[in-house]
Amino acid sequence: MSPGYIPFHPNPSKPKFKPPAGAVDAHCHVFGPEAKFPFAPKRKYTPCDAPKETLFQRRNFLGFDKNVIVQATCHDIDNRALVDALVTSNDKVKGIAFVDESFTDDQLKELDRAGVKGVRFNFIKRLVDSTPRDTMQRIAARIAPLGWHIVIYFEHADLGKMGPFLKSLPTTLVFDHMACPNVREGVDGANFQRFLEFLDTNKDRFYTKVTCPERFTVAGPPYDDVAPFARTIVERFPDRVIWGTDWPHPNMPKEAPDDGVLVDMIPKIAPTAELQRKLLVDNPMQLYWS
Ligand code: 0GY
Repeated sequence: MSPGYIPFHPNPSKPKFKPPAGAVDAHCHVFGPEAKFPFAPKRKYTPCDAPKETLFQRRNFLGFDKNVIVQATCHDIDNRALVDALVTSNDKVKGIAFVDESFTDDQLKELDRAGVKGVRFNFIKRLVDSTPRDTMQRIAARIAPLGWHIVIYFEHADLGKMGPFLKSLPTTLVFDHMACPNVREGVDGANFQRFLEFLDTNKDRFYTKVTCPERFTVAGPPYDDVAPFARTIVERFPDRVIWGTDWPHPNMPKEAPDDGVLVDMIPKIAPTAELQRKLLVDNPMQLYWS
């Protein structure tokens, strides 16, 4: 493990909120185990092992039915741990892979058969060295015919320079972690409002993950200072939002979140049964299982 890396919570609390039947945790990761699936030489951090068995136990404990596993940078383009989780999941898991231009069409089709539904483009500088945009454009053109989408991890403070590029991508886009709101700026802050307008102008093909309050909170658990951001997005785009735990919570600076507390935030951001069903079942099922 990297010095100072904080492992996931050892025994999360049982949430009071009961997710609807068929609920999907649409953002989580598997890490290793390193002995079987080594981490990538070019990684920027080494996490603790977070194998599929632990992920699936936690899923059941929290009251969820399915997972979407997102390839993390510590495994780079080696998607073997992800594929292993997919093909042994009994169709309970779909995946987002990380690919480069060395992948052949046959390799992309093999990932598709395993249950991969998209690729991730990561723009967070502490996690990756930047990939040229024309490379991303070419990858996007090759995965679009498979019906895949692109998951974008970026900070909406960068929207000015990234907006035209994002709009030019040919697939559905799914934005990780509300595109990293700055809680101190408030819901009415210019950056968050600009991100909402950006979503508004592309409502047919832009989705947002209302995830990771623990990354943006100033006040700490139960993350009430982040709830208004997530609730604003859910209420404005009820058919274009998904939710996930982000287990095993890589690179937390102070403490690992209690996953039960994260689940108990759901009724605060999606206050009605209908919004909860869209957020946790209908929307992720449409994106990943249809
Ligand atoms: C996340 C967040 C992080 C890490 C990664 O790919 C990754 O390594 O995604 C992070 O450190 O913010 O999406 O869970």
